[in-house]
Amino acid sequence: FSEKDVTVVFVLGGPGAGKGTQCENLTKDYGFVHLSAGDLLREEQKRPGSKYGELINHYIREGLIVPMEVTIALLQQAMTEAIAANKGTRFLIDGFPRKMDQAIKFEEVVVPSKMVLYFECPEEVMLKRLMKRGESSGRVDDNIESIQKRFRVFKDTSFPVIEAFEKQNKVQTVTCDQSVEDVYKNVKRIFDTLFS
Ligand code: UP5
Ligand code: MG
Repeated sequence: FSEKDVTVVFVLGGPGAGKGTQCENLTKDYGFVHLSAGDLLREEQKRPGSKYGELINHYIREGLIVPMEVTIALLQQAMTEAIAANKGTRFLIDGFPRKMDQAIKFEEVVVPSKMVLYFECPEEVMLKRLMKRGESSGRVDDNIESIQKRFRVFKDTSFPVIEAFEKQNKVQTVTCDQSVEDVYKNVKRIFDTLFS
């Protein structure tokens, strides 16, 4: 894709920071297409005949990062389909890239990102949200063991991606330890300036 035709915003933040929740709001108000890398992986995991089903299940349960070839292919396919179906050309890529090499590869083979929206959230807040969601989500990683592993991987591997984008002055940070509505007010402020 060309940067002229396609806009990509990476939406990053720790597990349970509220990426998915806020992306839903943005989709309604700004005509973005929301692609959650985690959702795409979970769909692929369930797809009958997928050769990655078991691999994805294992990585997600362990809070590990699925090899990027799989994730990038799913994202690229979802973007191609959305454009073909006239759903839009502006994308919120939620929960990806989680590792430096993924960021570099995606920007090289798909399209460079325009901006990074970073949801900053204290771990104890994220833990509470995820444990609560785990009562009904059915997600194999919404349990205390998997959550601790996800936190570790976020700190060690995914946070450095945000720091690297910060050096490129691409990051807009929003604090998430507030109600969904209050967080969204701050998100809107950013999007009104950049994408209205
Ligand atoms: N909630 C949200 N905002 C709230 C607020 N302001 N106040 C009170 N409650 C709030 O929200 C989480 C919960 O909190 C919900 O119940 C919500 O109602 C409530 P959500 O919007 O779902 O947060 P989100 O940040 O999207 O949390 P999620 O659990 O989806 O984040 P993860 O990054 O952990 O999960 P993801 O699906 O992106 O990835 C899962 C796994 O897939 C990874 O661990 C990894 O194994 C794999 N993966 C890859 O390998 N590669 C990828 O590129 C992506 C994923
Ligand atoms: Mg999510």
